[in-house]
Amino acid sequence: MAEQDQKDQIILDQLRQIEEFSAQHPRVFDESRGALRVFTYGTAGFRMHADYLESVVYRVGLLAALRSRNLDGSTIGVMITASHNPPEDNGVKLIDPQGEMLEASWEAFATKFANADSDVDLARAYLDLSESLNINLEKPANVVYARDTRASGPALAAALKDGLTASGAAMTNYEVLTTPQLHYIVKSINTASTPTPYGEPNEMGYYAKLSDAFAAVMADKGPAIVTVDAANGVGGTQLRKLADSIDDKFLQINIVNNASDSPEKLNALCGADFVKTQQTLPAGTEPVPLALHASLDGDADRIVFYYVDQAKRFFLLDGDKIASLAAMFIQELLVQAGLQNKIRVGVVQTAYANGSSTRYIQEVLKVPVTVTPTGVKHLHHAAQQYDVGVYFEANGHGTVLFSAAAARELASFEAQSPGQQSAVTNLARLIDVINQTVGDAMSDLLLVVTILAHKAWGPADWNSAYTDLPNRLVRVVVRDRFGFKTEDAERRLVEPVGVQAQIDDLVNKYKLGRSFVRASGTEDAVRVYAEAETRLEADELALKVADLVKNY
Ligand code: G16
Repeated sequence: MAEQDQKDQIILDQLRQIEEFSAQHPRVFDESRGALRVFTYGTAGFRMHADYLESVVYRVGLLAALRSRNLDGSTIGVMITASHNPPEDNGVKLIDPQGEMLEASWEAFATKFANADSDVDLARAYLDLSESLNINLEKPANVVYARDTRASGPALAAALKDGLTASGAAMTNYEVLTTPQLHYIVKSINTASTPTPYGEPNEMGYYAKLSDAFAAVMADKGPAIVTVDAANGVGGTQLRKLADSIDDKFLQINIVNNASDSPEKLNALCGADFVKTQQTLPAGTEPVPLALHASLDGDADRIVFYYVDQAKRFFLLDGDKIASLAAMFIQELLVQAGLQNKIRVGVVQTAYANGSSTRYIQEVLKVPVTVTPTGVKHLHHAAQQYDVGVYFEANGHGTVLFSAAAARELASFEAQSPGQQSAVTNLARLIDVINQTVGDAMSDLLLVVTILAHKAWGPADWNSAYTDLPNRLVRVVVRDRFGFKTEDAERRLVEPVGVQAQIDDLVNKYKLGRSFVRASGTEDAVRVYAEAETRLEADELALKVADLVKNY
C-alpha cells in the first residue's frame, strides 16, 4: 500500500471504531425536555448524576487522545470523580501534562464532543478538530486514568477505556487514587526525562516524595497529632499509606469516617464541604478541646481544619486561614533570609474569601491579593504570576506555587549567617512538601502541620491571627442556573437583569455586609454567599438574598 493510502487507512479505521464504540455508549434522552440531554463543561469538568455520564466519559477519552497527540504524545490524565458531590453523582476531569487542569480553550472542544448528536457527528467532530489543529492521527497518544471510590466508577472507567481504544491511545489504568495523586503522576511522567524530574511516576513515589521532604523539614519537631475525617472516600486509605511512610515521631494521624468500601456513605454528614458549608463538626467526631482536626473531601483535593475550645465551641480554619498561615510563614522565612525583595509572595483568592482574611493579608502581612472567578483552574494561573503564589479557595482547595526562578534563587543562595541558612533550607524543603500541580489535601495537611510545628502553635494560636466575619453559604435550587451571569470575578450579577440592584439594596442595610450570587459549576443550583458584622445578620442577609433568587 502506498504511504498515503496507509495513512488514510489509519484515519478511516479510527473513525469507524469511534462510531462503533460510540453506539455502545449512547447519549441519554432527557424526558423533561423531550430531547437529548445537553452537557456543559463546568468548574471542574463534567459532573452530574452518574446515569447520564457514560457517553460523556467515552467522548472525553477521544478528546484526551487528541490532546496528547496535539502535545507531541505528552501524557494526559483523566480523573473520574465527583469530589464533594453526593454518592450518586460522578464526573470527569482532564489533566494537562504539567499536572494542571485542561487548558481553557479545549473546554469548548470537550463540550462539542459531549453534545455531538449522533455517532457519525461525533466521528466528524473528532476529524474536524484534528484537521483544524493540524493533529496527526497516526502519532502516538498517551493517557493515564484513575477514579475515586464511587460505585459508578468502574463502569465509567470502562467507557473511558473504549474511547481511548477507539482513538488508538496507549493507556494506563491507575485504578483508585486521589485526584492530586493522578496530577502528580501525570507531571512526573512528563518530566521524567528532563533535568528536573518531578518525582517517581507512581503512587509509591508520591508517598516517598512527600514523606522525605516532611521528615527533613520537621527535623527535630513533632510529633504533630491530627484527627482526619476522610469523608468515607478515597482519601482515608491513601492518607493511611502516607502516614505509614512517615515516622511516628513526626506525625500521628487518627482517621475517622474511613468507610471507603461503603460508597453510599461518601460525603454523608462529613467531609470538607459539609464542615465548611454547615460550619459544624462532621459525624463521628468527639474532639478533645484545642486538638487539631481536619476534613478531606471525596477525592482528597480539598482540606479544612477545625477545633473546639474548652467550652466545646467549634472554630473553622478554612482555605482563607490556610492561605494566611502559609503566606505569613513563607514571608517570615524570606525576611529572615533577607530575600523578601527578590522573591515576592502573592495570594490568590475568590469572592468567597472572608473579608477579614483579605484585609489581614493585605494590611497586616502586606502581601498583595489577586481575586479570580471560582475554580482552581483560574487561581492556579493567577498564582503563576507571583514568585511564590499562594492560592486557596475558602472551601479549602489550593496550594502554593514556587516559580522556577524562585527555586533557583533559593538553591544558589549563599547564606551569611546560621539564621539565613536555616530559613533558606526550610523554604527549599517546603517546596517538596507541597504538591505544586494542584490543590492536594494530603500535601496541604503536611504543610499546615509543618508550619504549626515550627511556630509551636496549636490551632487556637493559628486562629487568633484574625477573626472571620460571620458568613453563610446557601445552596438554592432554581429553574435555570445558566440564567445567572456574573461580572467582576463573580461578585456582581449581570443577569437576571435587575436582581443585582435588589441585592445591593439588601446589602446596604447591614454593617460590613457583602453578598453575591453565582451559578455552581458542579451542582445544579446557585450559591448565595453573605457576610456581615454579626452571625444573626449574616444568616438573615443570606436568607433574604436566597429568597430573592429562588424564583428564577
Ligand atoms: C471544584 C473546583 C473548585 C471549586 C468547586 C466548587 O472542586 O475544582 O475550584 O471551588 O468545584 O465549584 P462550584 O461552586 O462551581 O460548584 P471539587 O473539589 O468539587 O472538584
